[in-house]
Amino acid sequence: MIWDEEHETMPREALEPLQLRRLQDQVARIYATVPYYRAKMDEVNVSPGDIKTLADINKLPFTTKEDLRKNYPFGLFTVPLERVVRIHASSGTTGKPTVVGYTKRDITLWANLMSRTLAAAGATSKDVIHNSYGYGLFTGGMGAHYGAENLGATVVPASGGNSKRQITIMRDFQATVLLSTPSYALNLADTMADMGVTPSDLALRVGVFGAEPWSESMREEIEKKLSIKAIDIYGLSEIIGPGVAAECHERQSGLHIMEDHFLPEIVDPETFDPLPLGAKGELVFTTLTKEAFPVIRYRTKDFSRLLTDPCICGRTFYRMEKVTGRSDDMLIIRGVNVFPSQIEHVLVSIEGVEPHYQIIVDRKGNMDTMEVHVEVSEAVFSDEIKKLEALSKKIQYDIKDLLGVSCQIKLVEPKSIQRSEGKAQRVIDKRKI
Ligand code: DLL
Repeated sequence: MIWDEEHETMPREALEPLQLRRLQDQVARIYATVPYYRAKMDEVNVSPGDIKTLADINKLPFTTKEDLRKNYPFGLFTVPLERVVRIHASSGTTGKPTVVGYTKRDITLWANLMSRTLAAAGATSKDVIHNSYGYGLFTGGMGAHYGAENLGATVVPASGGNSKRQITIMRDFQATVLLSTPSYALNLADTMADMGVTPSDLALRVGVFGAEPWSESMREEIEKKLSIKAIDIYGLSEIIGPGVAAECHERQSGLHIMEDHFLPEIVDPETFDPLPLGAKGELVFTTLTKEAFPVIRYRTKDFSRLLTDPCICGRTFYRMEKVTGRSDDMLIIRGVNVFPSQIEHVLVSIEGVEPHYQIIVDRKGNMDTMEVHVEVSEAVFSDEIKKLEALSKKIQYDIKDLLGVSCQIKLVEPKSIQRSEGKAQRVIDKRKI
């Protein structure tokens, strides 16, 4: 089902003028209400009247996390706090959290975008939706919750943690849709196995996963272990939360961007010049309709490309390719760029290896070192030493073959790598400590 047929299937000849009108209004409003944005625009000599076409967007300055931090907590809001009905924040690993706000209308918009997302995943009002995204300052829990209720489904607000109880509830309430991070979905699958609960004891048919990068091989693993269809959804707090882009269940390839509300661009991650349609680079979004916390050209640091071919589902919105990593996730090991998702891809395709891993990066003298801790299955772990050595060598060889960088492999016991209840911590970079 398409939730908002009128917009989601809009011919592009109608969509683009709508985007331009909304962009012009939004830029004028931001210029008039946020001194910080006005100063940034004045600095590069651009005023709202200069935005005459969609391409003129590249006259506008970018916004980064740093801008949000400088204006902590509410300096970039365009409305007085009395019109803000909700605050969310992302903790970030360094410095102050980034804070975002929503008016009543923003919350309604967000709920509708999440209903679109869930409908694209194949969910309907008949579903029982088990929501394991964390509730709180993180946008995942409440964002998905409002969307699922708005869809008319029955929502179970489980939040993260206490996996055994979650499995029991999913079984007893016969949940049909699971919402969680992909790493938590695997955690739940393992807990199920420990409890002797099989997918046929549950009624799950689809999972809606996002908030962290996950490879195609991880998708296969989750689909197999939980016997469901796994759908990828994307979003970030600075833009609205989840509900920015979503795969359709018909294709499961590329995430339709809610282009009537968010204008995407792909820019060169070093020069920040706009790249041609189809090229891979850093994703940048401008919100077109947000009230309390609109952003202009927000640099996400996520890598993707825009896919413009028509989709079988009937949606006309461009799709973004699955995000495989962020520029600040990228590890530089002895000069070679390495994304954790590439390592995940190698691991998940090897028999007997579990998709639980952690990458430990360090520096000995002037040399970067990388050690990958990999969990193996119970059966493999009790194998003779020779077999374990052969497995280590294979992983080492495959990583070297794909990435051109050598590393140490440490095979570890089942369940020894800390499980995530939200976003997984895949990398420990001791060079930064
Ligand atoms: O993670 C919002 C969200 C909640 C999305 C639930 C999907 C589901 P933040 O905590 O602000 O917001 O983190 C945003 O997470 O810039 C990406 O790097 C990453 N991310 C989000 N979705 C995906 C995805 C939420 N599907 C940051 N694939 C983003 C890869 C993702 N990375």
